Amino acid sequence: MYSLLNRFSLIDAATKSTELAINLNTSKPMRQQRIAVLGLGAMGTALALTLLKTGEQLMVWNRTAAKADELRNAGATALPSLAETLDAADVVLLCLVNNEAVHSILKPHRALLQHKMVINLTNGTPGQARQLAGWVQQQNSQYLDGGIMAIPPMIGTEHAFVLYSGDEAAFKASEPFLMHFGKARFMGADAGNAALYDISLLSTMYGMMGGFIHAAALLRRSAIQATAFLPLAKAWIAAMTPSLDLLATQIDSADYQSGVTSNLAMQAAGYENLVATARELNIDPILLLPMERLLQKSLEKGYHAADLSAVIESL
Ligand code: FVH
Repeated sequence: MYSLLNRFSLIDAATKSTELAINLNTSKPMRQQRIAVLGLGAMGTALALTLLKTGEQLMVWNRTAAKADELRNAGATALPSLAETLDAADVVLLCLVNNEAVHSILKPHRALLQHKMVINLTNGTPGQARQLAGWVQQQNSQYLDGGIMAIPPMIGTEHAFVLYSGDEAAFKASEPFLMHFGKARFMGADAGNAALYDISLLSTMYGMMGGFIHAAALLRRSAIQATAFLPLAKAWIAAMTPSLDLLATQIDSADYQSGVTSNLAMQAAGYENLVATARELNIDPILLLPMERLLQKSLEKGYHAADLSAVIESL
């Protein structure tokens, strides 16, 4: 934190505003770093409100300016333009809808992005993160990519965690404020790592959510409420979660035959009933069909006695 504060405050002290903080290591007065949150949708607003509550000096900007009103009332500074906001900021924290939006706002202002720390919490792909990291570094700035593993109401609670990757010095320097969002986990110097883990976790989540929504569609045919099904669904998910341990071990060793209790031939036969039931009830089996195809491909490859983990060889 000291090096970051020192760097930005000494570079900018002569020209920028001078709200002062005391550096306990040197007893020298230093300007507090100025964080700008760009993007005030549901998530950006939750992040900004959290930073305000923890006493950070905060600037906010949003394409639709009215969304800054709540934060301005809560004590944030909303400058008239993005250019002025970037110029005044030490740390630029982005939380926009997608990578395209990030590029569309940063690229026209490259001259204002010299010697900043850019923290991008916008969801994206590993490749997008690496590409933006390279571009930000060309502007002599540090880049940290982030994957938020929380929904807006979870920000600032013990249940939230955020994955970061990229410039490790930038992570260490910003950890004192990043930790207010939720547990901050550094996933390595490859800027794409946070997105890789984020997307992997979201893939796991959508598998679970999709399965639940499909089940609810089946049950609705018998006028059974999703909420009534919930206790059973949760108990089943909890009971099956430990089986991921064996699946992971089999995948890492590429030995899909060890520890098998439910072989793939049996699972493929049973899976046909999932698809048949959907059709029987006139429910589109669209969420089920990819796994049915993978099971068939695995059987064609001879994995009859293997575990479900063997389908990874067909992906
Ligand atoms: N909300 C969630 O549950 C998830 C949790 C995990 C992380 N995600 C990611 O966070 C990013 C922002 O999500 P959000 O929930 O804040 O999204 P919205 O409320 O829809 O706000 C979108 C903001 O993006 C701005 N924006 C869109 N297009 C542009 C553009 N071309 N130029 C500048 N800004 C743009 C939009 O501005 P406006 O429409 O109000 O003018 C909002 O500020 C996202 O990556 C999630 O995947 C959230």
